[in-house]
Amino acid sequence: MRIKGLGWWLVGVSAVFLAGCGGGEDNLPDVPHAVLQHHAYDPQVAFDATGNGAAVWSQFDGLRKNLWASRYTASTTAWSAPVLIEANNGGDADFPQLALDSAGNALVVWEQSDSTRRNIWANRYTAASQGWGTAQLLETDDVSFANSPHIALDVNGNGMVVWEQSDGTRKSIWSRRYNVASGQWEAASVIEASTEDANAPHITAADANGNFVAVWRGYDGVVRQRYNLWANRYVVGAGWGSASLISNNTTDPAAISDALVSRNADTPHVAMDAAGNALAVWVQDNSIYANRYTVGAGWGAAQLIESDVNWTAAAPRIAMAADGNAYAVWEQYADGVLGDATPPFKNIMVNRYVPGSGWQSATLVETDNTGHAQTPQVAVDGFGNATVVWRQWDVTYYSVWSNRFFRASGQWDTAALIESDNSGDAVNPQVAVDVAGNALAVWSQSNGTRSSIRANHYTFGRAWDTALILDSN
Ligand SMILES: [Ca+2]
Ligand SMILES: [Ca+2]
Ligand SMILES: [Ca+2]
Ligand SMILES: [Ca+2]
Repeated sequence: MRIKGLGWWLVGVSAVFLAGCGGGEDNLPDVPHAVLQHHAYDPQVAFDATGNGAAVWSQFDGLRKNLWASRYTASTTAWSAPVLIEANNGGDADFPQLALDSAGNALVVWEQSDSTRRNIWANRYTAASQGWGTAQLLETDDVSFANSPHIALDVNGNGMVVWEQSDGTRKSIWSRRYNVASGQWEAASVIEASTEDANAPHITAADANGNFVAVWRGYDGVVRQRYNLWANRYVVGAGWGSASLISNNTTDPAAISDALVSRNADTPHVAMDAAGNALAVWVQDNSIYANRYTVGAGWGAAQLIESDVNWTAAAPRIAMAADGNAYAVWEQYADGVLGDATPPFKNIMVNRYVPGSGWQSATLVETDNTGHAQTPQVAVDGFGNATVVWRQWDVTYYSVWSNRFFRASGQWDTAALIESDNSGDAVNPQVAVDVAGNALAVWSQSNGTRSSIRANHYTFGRAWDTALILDSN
């Protein structure tokens, strides 16, 4: 057995865990509440152009999960009291996704059960009136379930939501654009023409034109019998184009003969620079791949961006600076002992994309080998510095760690704990960075009895503050 095959089994275990705490990729029944140990889940965080931020999360009230939001005000460095942003109690509201425009308007999308199926909902925060609107359905197709919404806002504040919607047999990728000038949602449309399953959409926007790039995985049951990576662009004035296959579907991965090696592309993520170039990352064959969309030239060839052939890599994320420098992070089993038969711990890895030079070499973000380090997230500031957060086992619990890459010096800082509560596990850390380099991190953390939403703030040039609790229930 290839060692990478053994690693597949280990990643399979963690994939089940991830689906339970934030994957949202299947039409799972509502979580059996009686067995829930956690109370507030799945936080997301974002910044506007002036350093004000927002966080959203899902919180169990004893009967169902509801969605809450809190605003971070830069001038006072204070979080607001939590606000309930949906009033539907027909079923769990789950897996919120959040985006803020430069003026501080927010769009949140989520999936919510009506007790029969999952539907896609949205609500908007208007900075001028400092208030949330009324939650509304983004789709009224009730043939089957809709899941996994993701959202991006363009530089003008227009939003684009993508989600997967089943017709009872297979899923398709749908989109709907929020037009900020009219204050209206435009008509929903399918952005791919496949007759086979398509799911796990992710979307980005950052260029001056207001274009979007979406990626997802689509099943190829005819040639390869696996999920491949697809992409499409929304161009202002023209709409969605034709979808492009951006993973390699002409050759099989090297380990195709090993049934334990997953050949499916999974967990696609995409980011864009100010000129409209985009980078997509995904996991396939237990390795991390990337592809670049270059304005004027289109998508390139899929490229392996890590070279550890022995152990499984998973959970890639990417952030891209305005000038095109980018950082891909992921978790990878590695102990530096090639051919080792004993599974080592997961570590946090990073590779940098430098315009004109391409991908560099994968390197470690942390050197603590007490236990697993996993679920990394990355964000970039206006100077191109990167901030990474992840959770790391410390013998007793998982705690939240962070490290920063300084563009000017080309050096990583020393990884550091950003919370000191050791009464339970921290899960699902998220990070946002403003243009000035300040950061907000949020995560869910147990005190041994229930999980609450925690937050911490990093002031550029200084240090992380003391973590606090955002939810009040
Ligand atoms: Ca509710
Ligand atoms: Ca529906
Ligand atoms: Ca480590
Ligand atoms: Ca801790």
